[in-house]
Amino acid sequence: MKRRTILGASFLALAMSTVAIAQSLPPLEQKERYKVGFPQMESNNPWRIAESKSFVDTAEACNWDLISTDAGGSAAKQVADVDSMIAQGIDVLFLPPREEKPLIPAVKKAAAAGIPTFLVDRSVDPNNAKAGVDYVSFLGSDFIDQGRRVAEWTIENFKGDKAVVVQLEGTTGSSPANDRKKGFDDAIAKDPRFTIVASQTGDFARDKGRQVMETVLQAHPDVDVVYAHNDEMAIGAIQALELAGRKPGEDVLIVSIDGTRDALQAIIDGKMGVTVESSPFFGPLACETMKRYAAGEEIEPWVQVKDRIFTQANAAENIKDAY
Ligand code: GYE
Repeated sequence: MKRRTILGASFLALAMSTVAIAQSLPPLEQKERYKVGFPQMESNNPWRIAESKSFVDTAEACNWDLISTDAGGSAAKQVADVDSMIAQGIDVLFLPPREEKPLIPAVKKAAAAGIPTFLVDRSVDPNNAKAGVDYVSFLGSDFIDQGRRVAEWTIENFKGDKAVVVQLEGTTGSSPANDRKKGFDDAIAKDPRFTIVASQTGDFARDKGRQVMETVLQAHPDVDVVYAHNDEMAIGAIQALELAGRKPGEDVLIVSIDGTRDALQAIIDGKMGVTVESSPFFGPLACETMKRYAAGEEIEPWVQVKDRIFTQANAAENIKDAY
């Protein structure tokens, strides 16, 4: 009986110490140069390329020895890339998790290895990993708000009395796809003119967006509004619509998110109505946040990026800075 109690007590102590370890974030030493890991998820669109370039450009200014990889659109490869960065002894990890769930083990592994991790541009499932516990902070946009702003602009600017809406979703299981859908769906539901007849993934890619739009057009040739979760899919949808004899900007309204050069050009050309900004320029913010953390500051769980909105009113003046 006594033995059992002692065993029980020591088991409890062990369990408690495990919790304590898991809950204290690894510190970051203040030093001249840092070995920094940036495991990019894919490089198949201008947004990703602009983000990677932002990290490369920052490396020089922030004294980073930057190790970056490209997972080629595979969450499993991205997990393996994090593993290899841990093995190479990085001081800090900036991780853009391709999907919300598969990258959680990588986040926890980095924490267990004593490497402070910042999620950049996408987040992970908050039920399974938490800011301030498993990773330091999420640096990124409010995706629900982006979707809501697209819906509100659409409600204000669509002139007809009923609208057939097609939604092109981002990568399944990614935080921006989940949240941009929620933000848009909830807000558009407030205006009875709008009916979402199809909502399918185009994986945030131009060609996939074009293919999905072509297929959806067979069943819904009468589409009035296309909401794409990013500009690349919006451009793909414009191509499919034009091929089908439709006139984007005249007989079908295209609305989207990001603010790429091609999207701003499409707005200038009158083919696209709006794109809510989602900035890819995370390098400087990563540098600044990391330095604050190393200086012992408590970092907010979400370092929120503020996004602009691009329409006919300001696309021309902003295209020179676009990517
Ligand atoms: O909108 C999209 C990219 O995670 C915020 O991912 C990012 C999104 C961005 O592929 O174009």
